[in-house]
Amino acid sequence: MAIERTFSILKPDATERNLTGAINALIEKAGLRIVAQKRVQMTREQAETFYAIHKARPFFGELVPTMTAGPVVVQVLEGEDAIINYRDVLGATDPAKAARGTIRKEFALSLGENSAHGSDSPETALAEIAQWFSGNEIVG
Ligand code: IDP
Ligand code: MG
Repeated sequence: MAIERTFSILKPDATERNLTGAINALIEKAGLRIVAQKRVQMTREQAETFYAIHKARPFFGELVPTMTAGPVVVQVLEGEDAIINYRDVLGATDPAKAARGTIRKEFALSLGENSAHGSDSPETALAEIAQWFSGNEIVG
């Protein structure tokens, strides 16, 4: 077991429905510590940079407007095996396939509006954290 950090976004569909606290409760219940958090309005450019890996995918055209539709909460989560742990707490990308008790099963509206994001590897976690936080904003 290693103490890791991962990057999380509570997406616009979640902030719109005032679910920040409810989702944070699931995060903390899973043993993850929120060591940085801020509410921001993503610009189109920031969303395109964040999801650049999906640029060629058919859903990219709806992904960017979905992420800029309203405020998001960006977070750094810390804990043992935080990256895989948070992916488990999120549940499957498609909420229809997500397990009971996961964020996406409990809260997501659809594949596009699936309430939260979590990094998928140590490399992406580092890059995603660096896009949104400077070192002195993260207090573990
Ligand atoms: P992940 O968020 O579980 O890592 P990714 O495959 O990285 O899933 O896709 C990024 C985001 O793009 C998803 O969370 C979802 O909101 C959206 N997305 C993925 N596939 C589709 C699709 O087929 N239609 C619409 N949106 C999609
Ligand atoms: Mg992903």
